Amino acid sequence: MLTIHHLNNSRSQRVLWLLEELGLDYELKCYQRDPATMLAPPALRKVHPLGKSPVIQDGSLTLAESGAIVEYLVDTYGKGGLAPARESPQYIRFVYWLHYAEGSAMPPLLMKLIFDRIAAAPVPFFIKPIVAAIVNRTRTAFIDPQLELHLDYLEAELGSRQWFVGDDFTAADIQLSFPLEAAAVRAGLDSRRPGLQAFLARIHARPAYRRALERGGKYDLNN
Ligand SMILES: N[C@@H](CCC(=O)N[C@@H](CS)C(=O)NCC(=O)O)C(=O)O
Repeated sequence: MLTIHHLNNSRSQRVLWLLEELGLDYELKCYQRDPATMLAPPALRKVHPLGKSPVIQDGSLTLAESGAIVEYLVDTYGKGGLAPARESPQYIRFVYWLHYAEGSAMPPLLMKLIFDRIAAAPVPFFIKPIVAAIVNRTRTAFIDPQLELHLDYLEAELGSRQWFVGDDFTAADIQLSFPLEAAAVRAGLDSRRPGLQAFLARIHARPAYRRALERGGKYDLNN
């Protein structure tokens, strides 16, 4: 039996969704973030030394990194679905989006989250102006332009199509869902990008996405 180690409000929601799309039986082990630090509980380090989620276990295999997990699950259990054929010209586009989601889209989103937290954290009054200056400078010089760049790029790449790789829904759309959902909640993905908003509405309407939400529990990226 396949096991998924799922952290609330996290990237592992994508893996739950993929498992539902694939119609696989799986055991779900849930972990809750520390409400103060938002970090995963120490119990996850017993599963994988980094103690992050998602992690899956399949027989003797323990696998972390959502992109690797998605690739493994599609290769092993996909029966040719949720990915273009390996020999098709679209396959490399599929691989590209799988890597892009974590490798390029997530870093500025994570920086935004961290700098928003720094801005909101209590600091002694005499260093407050210095902290505010550093945060504002980093936001305006780097984080905000990078987020705009990526969102414009994604909107243009999707164009008038429904899915990122080609005409068919693939696991790359699942992998891209997390940065897009995070951007919708905290990084300015709004009606200025109607294609991406429509993409989000499309994925949220999928029965497997909804089943994954029911199994995984509350999914709120506001914090
Ligand atoms: N690139 C990794 C990132 C894993 C990751 O940072 N997961 C977050 C959840 S969204 C986590 O476990 N955070 C809690 C912690 O770092 O303690 C992946 O895609 O799996």
